[in-house]
Amino acid sequence: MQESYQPQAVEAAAQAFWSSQHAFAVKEDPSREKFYCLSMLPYPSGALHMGHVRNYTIGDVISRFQRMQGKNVLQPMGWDAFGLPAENAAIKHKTAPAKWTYANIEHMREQLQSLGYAIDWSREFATCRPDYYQHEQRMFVRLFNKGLVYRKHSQVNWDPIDQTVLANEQVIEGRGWRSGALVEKREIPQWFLKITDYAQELLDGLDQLNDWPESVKTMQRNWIGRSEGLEIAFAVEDSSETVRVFTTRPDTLMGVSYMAVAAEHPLAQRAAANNAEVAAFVAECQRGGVSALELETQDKKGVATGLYALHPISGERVPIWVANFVLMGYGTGAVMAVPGHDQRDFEFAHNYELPIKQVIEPLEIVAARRALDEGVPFAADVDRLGDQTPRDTVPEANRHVVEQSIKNFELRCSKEAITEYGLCVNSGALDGLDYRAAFDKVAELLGDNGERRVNFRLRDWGVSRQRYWGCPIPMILCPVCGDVPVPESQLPVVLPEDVAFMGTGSPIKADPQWRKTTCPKCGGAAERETDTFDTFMESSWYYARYTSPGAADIIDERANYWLPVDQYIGGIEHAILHLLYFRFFHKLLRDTGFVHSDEPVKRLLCQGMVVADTFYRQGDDGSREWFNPADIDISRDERGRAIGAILRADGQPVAIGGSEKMAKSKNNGVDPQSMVGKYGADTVRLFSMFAAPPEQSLEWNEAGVEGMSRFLRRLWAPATISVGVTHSIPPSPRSWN
Ligand code: ANZ
Ligand code: ZN
Repeated sequence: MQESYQPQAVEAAAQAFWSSQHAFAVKEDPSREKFYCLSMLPYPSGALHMGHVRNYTIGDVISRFQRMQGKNVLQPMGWDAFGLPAENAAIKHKTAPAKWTYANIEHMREQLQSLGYAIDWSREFATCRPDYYQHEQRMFVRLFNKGLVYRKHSQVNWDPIDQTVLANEQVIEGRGWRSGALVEKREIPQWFLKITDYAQELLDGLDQLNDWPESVKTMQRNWIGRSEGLEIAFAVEDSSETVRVFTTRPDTLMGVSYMAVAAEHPLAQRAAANNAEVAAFVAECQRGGVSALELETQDKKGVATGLYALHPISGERVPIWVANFVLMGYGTGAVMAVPGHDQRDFEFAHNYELPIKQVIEPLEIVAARRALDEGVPFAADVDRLGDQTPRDTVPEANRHVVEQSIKNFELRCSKEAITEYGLCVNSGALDGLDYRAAFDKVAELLGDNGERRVNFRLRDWGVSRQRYWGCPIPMILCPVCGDVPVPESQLPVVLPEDVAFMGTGSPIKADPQWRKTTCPKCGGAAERETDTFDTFMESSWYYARYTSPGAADIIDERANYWLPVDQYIGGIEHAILHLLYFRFFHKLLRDTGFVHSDEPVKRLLCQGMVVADTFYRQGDDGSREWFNPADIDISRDERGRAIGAILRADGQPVAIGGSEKMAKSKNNGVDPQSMVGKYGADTVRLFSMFAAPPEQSLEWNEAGVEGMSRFLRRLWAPATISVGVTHSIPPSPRSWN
């Protein structure tokens, strides 16, 4: 072996040896404790980035540690290969999405192998191959037959010029990314998985996940969004109809000053039929994108329908409005508006000069008023009201301060909704009751007009995409039999890969031959579904497929040896959707008899971002040109901070933009391949583990990388001499067990 450290030679020899020996291929062995270490699978975008390197190095270190503990360690790898970027690349490079994807996989596999990860490559798969996605189709068919799949109309972004559905990320400031046309909303039929049937279980299961980051569990809880409330029926004046609303605050019932319904609500639709102003507003709501962010940030707007509801307790007339902040998909699509205590209702009431009534008073104000009115010593009230009242906010028996706090509160009421809990005021029979007592009292007073309900914010999972590069949804639409799943014996429904892709519309939608089929039920002429699955479908069950390579069914008995995953590692950006969908899928696999466990992953680690300095020059128009750190010479102060930067190409200064997540948009990515070429994989891996704790941001710094390289060089000499290494290849990792 070389006297001096030559990482390229050492690593190439070791990697060739591992590969020829299948050193990291594992088999089920009930006599040994298993450890399944899984890193989130990469999207084959073209090249590895530092985020991948960090993710997979953390996984590899954990795997190695567990292997050295004597465990039977599975560390697999695959490719999350369907998705929109392949379509975009296809347009740009005039190549088929499949071709582009497969070429990227070849390249990125080589890159991963050059990093020397201890991966069992015999289990590798690409999710865009029929041998993978046929099982996803099989699962979907079974779920359909179990009643866990249904089809309903749902909104999409529609580009009227390109005549195509756009993904949310293709809508830029309300316009189609290619055509620039104003995007419209359209209702089209789409397939849904009934994840809401599992909402309570998905919520409860979080309590068992002791080794998941608290932040991820909180995000999941909020996303599932369980709320308890009442569904209240308001009679519509001069009609036999009722408007039903869902409220989590029945204690505010006496503060209702108007009702608001969604534009899609039947009442709004009916009002639109004989009121041009309502019709115009409903039509306006139809325009604009469908993303949640857009709906949340828009100005609160509405129009009165001219109809009135009758308050179920006071009998008062309450005007019914159509409002853009009410969502048809939540609760009943209608709200009882309480502008005194709900911020959206407040803003809306403010815009349209609707009455605002205070019916809840926070505890400290109740106490303050009593102290003044009844001359009761202030501290005594605080005690009686319990420890929710901060003792030291108002000094005891200081009349002036107490009066001031009430004035401040009244001022606050004129500026915003008072959303905290308290006691009911101005509410007749409810006066003096707290939230819980008022809730029960309202339920009792309303009788049949009030029904206790639990609502979840979680919606059913819409899995239809109108894109080409995805797994075909295995359904047949028969004019006689309706929706018929493709029989399992006829799977897979194969996506043609050799297609001309223009970017507008999907090649399988444009191809009448592909669509044409016969109905498996009646044998008549029928059409295939041409939508494809959301790519979250593939990543929802890949962890299970790794355990059962080659299985004829979705997975087989081997899954119960390896599952649940002992350690999962990936980015925090997947905290909500991916991690929720894959917990859901595990429960589906359990309920279809494939696995025995309830949760897919015991321990979760979300690695921090890799960040790097950014450098730019500002143009006259304010736009910025970003330069890659590799092209910049930096001068630093004695503490290592950058104080000046020069673009090597022209010797002129550039501005330092601070440290940010490595990204194309800021051109501050450092190419792992060039680092491996320059220093060797071990240096790159060592740096990415040493420079920061795994959960925190890792600041890329080439001086630090050089330091790691020097350390390995120094280590090399004594290490090779002391063990008296004479052979030119390192020992097999098996012998380290
Ligand atoms: C009256 C009220 C008074 C409300 C108050 C809140 C505060 P969560 O907790 O998220 O379940 N709401 C109900 N359905 C809605 C819809 N389709 N679109 C928009 N808003 C809707 O929220 C439940 C509350 O959100 C409900 O309670 C309702 O407003 C509103 F001081 O009713 B509330
Ligand atoms: Zn039929």
